[in-house]
Amino acid sequence: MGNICVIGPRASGKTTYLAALAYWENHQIQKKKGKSFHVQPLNDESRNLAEKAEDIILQGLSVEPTVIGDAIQTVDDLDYYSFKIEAKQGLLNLRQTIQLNARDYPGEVFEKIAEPNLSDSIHEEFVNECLMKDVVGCLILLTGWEPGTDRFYKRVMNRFIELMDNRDRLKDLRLAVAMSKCERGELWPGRIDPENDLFGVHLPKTKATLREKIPPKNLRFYAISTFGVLRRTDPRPNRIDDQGKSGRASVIRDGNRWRPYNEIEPLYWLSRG
Ligand SMILES: Nc1nc2c(ncn2[C@@H]2O[C@H](COP(=O)(O)OP(=O)(O)O)[C@@H](O)[C@H]2O)c(=O)[nH]1
Ligand SMILES: [Mg+2]
Repeated sequence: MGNICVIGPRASGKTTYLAALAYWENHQIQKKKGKSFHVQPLNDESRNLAEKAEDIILQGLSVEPTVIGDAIQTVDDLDYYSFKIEAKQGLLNLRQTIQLNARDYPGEVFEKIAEPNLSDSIHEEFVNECLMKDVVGCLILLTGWEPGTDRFYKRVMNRFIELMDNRDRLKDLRLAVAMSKCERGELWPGRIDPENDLFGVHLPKTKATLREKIPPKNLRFYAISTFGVLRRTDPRPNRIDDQGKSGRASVIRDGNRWRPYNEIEPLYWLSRG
């Protein structure tokens, strides 16, 4: 049982990630040596997301970003997803179940963490909700590594850590910090040791800030790709860039070979430690 919040800047892949989770049972289940996962959507919102997932991920009808405005005034207007995740492990088929409740926050609120006055009510609500005692951890999806990004992420993380401290969560909130879309060619080899080869290389200031202030047992670095690569022996990204849209839009290249990378491991760690 755990509430987890999924946060990250705009277009870091949060909604796609949750959609893939909701859709899990419909595509080939990720099988690792001796370990398999099952995911069951538990509420209407997660079931709806599973239905939309096919359009979102396979047909490339990218979801619209969530924007704070008329339809979204408070955090309660945001989608709230609930899943049951079961892991079977080892020869004895030991089963462990976690329940995950996740809110899909708009990227805007993450980006505004670093702004000094959280005057906007939804931002304050977001921070309050995210740092409530019954939240066991946060999955933080980061995606950029172009110049300047490290400094920006570092600022946001610094401020987030201050807010954790103010709410007495510095010692008991787990943070899974992930580089999303890690099938990108330059990043893929770094997935094996993301802390050193992704964060240490591309986001060193962000990594250092987190390492300095978060207790080691509550901090892990991950590489995640909702799209994945074509095959184990064919590391080309299972992705095409969507020319119609500006910026970072992409869609799956071959739906039959769709195998997300490392989607569930961080959630599992966040809820179990
Ligand atoms: N290359 C790549 N693109 C992805 C991945 N996951 C999502 N995207 C794309 O990133 C863009 C933003 O995704 P979205 O889920 O809307 O991001 P959000 O704003 O954080 O919710 C979309 O074009 C997605 O298709 C991934 O694993 N790899
Ligand atoms: Mg979104």
